[in-house]
Formats: sequence, C-alpha cells, structure tokens
Amino acid sequence: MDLEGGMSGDFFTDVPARIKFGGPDSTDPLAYAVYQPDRMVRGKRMADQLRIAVCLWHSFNWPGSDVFGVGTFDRPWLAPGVDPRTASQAKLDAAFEFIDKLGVPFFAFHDRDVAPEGRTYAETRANLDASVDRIEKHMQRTGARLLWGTANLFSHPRYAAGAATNPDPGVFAYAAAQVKTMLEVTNRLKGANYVLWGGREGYETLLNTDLAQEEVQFARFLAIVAEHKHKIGFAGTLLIEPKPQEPTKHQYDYDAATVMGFLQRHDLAGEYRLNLEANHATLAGHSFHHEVATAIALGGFGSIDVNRGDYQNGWDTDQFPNSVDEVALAVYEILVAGGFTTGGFNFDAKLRRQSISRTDLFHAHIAGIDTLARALLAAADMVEHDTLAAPRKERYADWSNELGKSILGGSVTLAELERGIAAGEIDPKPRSGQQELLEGAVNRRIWRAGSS
Ligand code: XLS
Ligand code: NI
Ligand code: NI
Repeated sequence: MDLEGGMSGDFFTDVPARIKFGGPDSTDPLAYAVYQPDRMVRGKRMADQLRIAVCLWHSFNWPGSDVFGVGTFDRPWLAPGVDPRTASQAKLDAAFEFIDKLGVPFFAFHDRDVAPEGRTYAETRANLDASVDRIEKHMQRTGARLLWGTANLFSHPRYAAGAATNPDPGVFAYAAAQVKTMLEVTNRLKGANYVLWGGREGYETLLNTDLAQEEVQFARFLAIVAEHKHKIGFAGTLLIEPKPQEPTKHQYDYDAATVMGFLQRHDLAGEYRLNLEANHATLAGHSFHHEVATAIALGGFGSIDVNRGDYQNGWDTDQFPNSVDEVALAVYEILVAGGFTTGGFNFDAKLRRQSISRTDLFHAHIAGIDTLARALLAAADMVEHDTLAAPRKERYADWSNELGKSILGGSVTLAELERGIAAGEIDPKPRSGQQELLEGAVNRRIWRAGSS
C-alpha cells in the first residue's frame, strides 16, 4: 500500500466498490444476504432503522494484539517507524474506503484513534486538527456521517487511576481538556451523539479509594460537560456507556440501572442517555435484552454498541454479533419504543486475532449487518403480529380497573387494602405467566422473519 496514496484508498483491492444485496440464496460472501438499505420496514428504510456505524478503534487502530502476543494484522499504518502523520492519513483513507464499500451510513471514533498523542498538548492538538480536516473531506466525498465521537480517557498512563475520578485534580483537568476538544470536534463534524465511556472511572482496591469523593468528582465532570454542550450549541445527545469492569476491577457505570440512578441523584437525567453494549450487559450478569428493556423503562435509551461475548469467557471479547435470537429481542424493544432517534448500531466489535486477511474485516461486518437486518425483520414481524404487546397488555389489564387505579392514584392506604383482603372483597388467584407459550411465539416470528 502507498502510505501517501490518494484519498479514495487502495487498501481493500479484492473487494468491489460497493457490497450489494445478493439475497438469501447468494453464495457470494461479499454480498448481503438480508441487508437492503432501501427496503421499507415499519415505515422507514432499513438503513434508517438500523443506523449502522463502523468503529475506527477495533477495525483500524488495533493491531490484533492480546495480553500474550503482539499484533497479527496487516495494518501498514501501525507499523513501527512510520511517520505518525502519514500513518494517520493512510489509516483514515483505508477506513473511509471500507465504510464506503460496505455502504453503511455512519462511523464512530475516539480522538486517539485518528491522531497520536504528541510530545506537548499543542502538538497533540495539531495532530488531531490535521486528522479532523481529512475526516471532513472524506465525509464530503463519501457521504458518511458521524454517529458519535468520544475521547480516549483510559490508554495514557496519566489515567491509570481514573480520569474524572482521579485523586489528582490535574488529571481531571486534562480529561476536561480532551472532552472539550472532542465535543467541539464532534459538533464540527455534525455528530449525532457524544459518548463517555468510563473505563477507568472506578477502583482497583477499596483500600485507597474514597467512594463518596469520587462520586462527587464524577458528577461534577458530567455537569460541566453538559454545560459546555449547551454553550457550543451541540445538538446531539450525550451518552454514557455502562460497563461493570475491565479494565478496572469495578467501574461506577456498572449497568443501565446504576447509571440512571447516578444521573437522577445528581440531577443529570435530563442531560444524558445510555449507549448500551451487548457484551457489557453479559459482563454485568444481564442479557442484552435486559439492558435495552431497562434503559427504555427508565427513560434513558440512546444508542447501541453491538457485539457479543463468549459464554465461556469472562471478559469483553467484543465478537461480531451472530445470534438473531438474541439481537431480535433487543431490536423488538427498540422498535416498540419508537426506534432510534439520534442513536444507532455501532459495530464495537473486533476480529479474532487469526483473522488476518484484509477481507476478514468485510466478512465480519457483512455477517454482523445481516444478523441485525434479520433481527429487525423478526422484530417487525413480532410487532405486526402483536406477539408480545398483546399478552403483556392483557397481563396488566387489571391495573386499569378500580382497585389498580386507586392504588396507583394514591387514594388508597395500606390499612384500606388490608380491610379489603380481610373482608374477602379482594381475592387474587394465581395465573399462568405463559413463558413457554411466548417463547414459542417469538421463535415462530424469528423463523418466519421477512417472508410475510
Ligand atoms: C470498551 C468500550 C469502548 C467504548 C468507547 O469496552 O466498549 O470501546 O465503546 O470508548
Ligand atoms: Ni463500546
Ligand atoms: Ni466493550
């Protein structure tokens, strides 16, 4: 590859200019079996329902290293000794060649994915500005849009003890500088959202940790970020990405319910929503479905980092999603809640370390996108057949009756309820939860998806 090459890119030369729809019978691995951007699903184009994004960190800035071994991937811009500016340009050119060929509308990135840290703050800033200029040109050329921007507040050694929750206020200030910059970059690129993932906002040991102090710091940080968002007129949504641990032993943004409680405690619930990641849900001991349903129920649903974990491994393996069964239930909740507003499905997923060919990146995304597309069709079928909505409604129907209304309306006391029970006026009987019936009904929609 010519590292100084033209902007249209010549990295994925084995892949056609655009991945096309080949249909379910196609044997071409470089064609979509299900994803058809213009197909209408519940009143919107499939592309607009799914709002798919490619992430730059796993797909272009990670060499395929793990804790036991070095990078295995063919990523010339990551090779040692390449001039950082040239490397960063080559990386962006390849990334936008990829996004354009894949034919998806969005991408997402951290500041450090596109520009290395310089020797001084000024140099770091200049690196970033040069990359952002190039990103802007690529966006104009390809029509790709920014789903979200974010700042990397976890890789540099200064963040080892946290960013906003660091015992050193100087580190808090550094994190603030980085977020201010990336919020402005995201605004300049008309990003739909801005994400904060607190990978090191937590603790390694309680022996040296003042939980109450760190909570106050964290809340303060989020408050001044929101303040700056309004000051610069950023129209996108601020999102917090929950994760229970890894890299830190315990992370404060543990899961959807924990983050919503934190936001409400600090009067920030109106400012932030959630970016939920499938593998983070499983690390927290939840299903992905649970996290999506919880965020929606608590009024904090925003966006999705789509991937999957490994049921035998206890870490964030970030594999590409491949289970329609699992994804369909999450997509169903999103559809019923009205679909994405500013959010979308970001492929926060990475190749396995042995997937070293350039086309592996296409195969991974195509299979993942088809999984999402098929899940969307199944979810739409569930909505159309009232598979879950009707039985759920029926299950709670009594809450619209006199007794239910008087309880929820606050007009009845504990003593009055006891009186009703004692007098035999209230006499509840056990009812079936119908779990197996519903499991079967969901499967029928998944099996039939898109053919009705
Ligand atoms: C790591 C997170 C991270 C965020 C962005 O586990 O998923 O990749 O999405 O900082
Ligand atoms: Ni993520
Ligand atoms: Ni993750």
